[in-house]
Amino acid sequence: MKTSPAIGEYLIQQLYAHGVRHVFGIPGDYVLGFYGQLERSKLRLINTCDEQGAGFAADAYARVRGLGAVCITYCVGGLKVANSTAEAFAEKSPVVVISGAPGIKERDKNPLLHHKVREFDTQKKVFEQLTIASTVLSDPQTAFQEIDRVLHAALRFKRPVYIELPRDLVATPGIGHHRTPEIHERSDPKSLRAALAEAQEMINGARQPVVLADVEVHRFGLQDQVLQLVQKTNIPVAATVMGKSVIGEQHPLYLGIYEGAMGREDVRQFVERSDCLIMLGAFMTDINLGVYTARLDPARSIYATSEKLSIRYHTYEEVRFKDFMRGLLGLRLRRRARGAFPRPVPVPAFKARKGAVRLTVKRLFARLNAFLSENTVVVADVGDSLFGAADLFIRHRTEFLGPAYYASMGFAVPASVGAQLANPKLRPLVLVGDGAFQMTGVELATTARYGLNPVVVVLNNRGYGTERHMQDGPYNDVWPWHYSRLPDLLGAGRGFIVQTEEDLDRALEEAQRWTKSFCLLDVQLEPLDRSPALDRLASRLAKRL
Ligand SMILES: Cc1ncc(C[n+]2csc(CCOP(=O)(O)OP(=O)(O)O)c2C)c(N)n1
Ligand SMILES: [Mg+2]
Repeated sequence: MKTSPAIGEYLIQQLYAHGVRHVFGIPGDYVLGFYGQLERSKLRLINTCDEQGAGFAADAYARVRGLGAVCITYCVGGLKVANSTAEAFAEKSPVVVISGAPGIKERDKNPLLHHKVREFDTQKKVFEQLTIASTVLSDPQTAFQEIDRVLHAALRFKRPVYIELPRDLVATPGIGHHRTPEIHERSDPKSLRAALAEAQEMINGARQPVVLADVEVHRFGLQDQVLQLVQKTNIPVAATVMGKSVIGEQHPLYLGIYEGAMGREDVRQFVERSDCLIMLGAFMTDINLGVYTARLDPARSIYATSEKLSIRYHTYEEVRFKDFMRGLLGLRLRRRARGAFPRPVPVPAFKARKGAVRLTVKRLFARLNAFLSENTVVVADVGDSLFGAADLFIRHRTEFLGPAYYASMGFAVPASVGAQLANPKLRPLVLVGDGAFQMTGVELATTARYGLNPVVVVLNNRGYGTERHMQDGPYNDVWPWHYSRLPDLLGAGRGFIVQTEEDLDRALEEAQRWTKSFCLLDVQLEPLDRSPALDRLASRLAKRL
């Protein structure tokens, strides 16, 4: 008879089966047993400098690959990934948080073991708030079943989950259980049919329908379906900031980014005047909606997400997003003549001005546009990096990662580690403010250690630029590091100081050639300079304070 695998080994097998190849984290005594099992497995451990870095890396890995994992020790490590897990929850990224913990037998009489906060289950309770499913593998009888249940929830809802491994049980064999074949929750056929009938009538009857594609299209892997839908019908498509790049931005039916009054005026008018707005996987957040300047009328909308389907004022229960998307493709939809609609502003060729011409944010992004290639994944941090990047012209889909909703600073550098390991064909272009870089830029050490080669652009405006525009004070200043000398400290990478347009040109050309390790550009900007997009946002936010 085949012996049953140990609980930890079963978890590893299941992660592998779902496409995970790397696990990010930092060990500790409560999780050493599992680290040993990982070390002997087909999964590769990636040691970051800090747990939050591991959390962000796993999040980006999940966004690129479909599932990510972070593995840390009890509380001191676990609570450091609370923030990155919150980001994954808010932005729908399926990250498996695996935490070591005191053994079940050690918990008798409630001793004061190190790393314990309050009760043994304090950390579990915290993560119940931050995940879609959680479990403590405290019983070999049910451990395998619990692993399956929790991983299934991560994949079904595209949200993080929490698995706690008491250290005295990781090596204990679990009990094989009858695995229900992957639960395929089906749509209610009647409800689906009625929804599709109403959608068909509305789309075919519309004068000027528009598709608005958002983040869930990416998370649920429905990019091809959206593309087919617009190609079949000739209905033009816009994306949101969070959904940026779900449609290749060079597609002939692509309008541009819609973000209410923050975005381009011609796109806003076209989308808001549509008599049939087909919102697919949309996430109605403030930034996504141009700080609530969007005027989208439900009476003229089809709104389909993994959580809700409504058409005009009708809500359809128990219709899965994927089924609805597939159903739309199966409908007889009128193919229309291609009318006039707004198109993204073509990227002007960039020519560096000669001599001591101080670089501006606007010109920086214009030059970065020309740097993007087929293999670039743009990873933007919070601040002007993210706002400016919204105006970048991404040629291919899913090549833009940024925390555009939860907006935690410090995402980009560690996320680039996860993104590149998830898909080694990609070379990350990291856009990060000096403030955010000071939080997690140290993860360039991880980049060096694992031979990765991002191009890291530090937008050095000597402080919290975004905040300066709302309310300034000395609290917005940061200590001016010599960023370009980090390679000396780390013993890897190349550093560049960029002050002029010519400096930028030279540095990016060199970065293109230098692919052995990371390149870091210290782009020195005026503290009050900002991208046109931030201009628009800051003036709106200031009015709300
Ligand atoms: C972890 C975290 N702390 C604080 C904030 C609030 N905040 C939003 S933008 C910003 C300034 C960002 O500064 P920097 O990274 O230098 O980018 P810049 O705005 O200068 O482009 C701050 C402090 C945040 N979003 N995340
Ligand atoms: Mg800054």
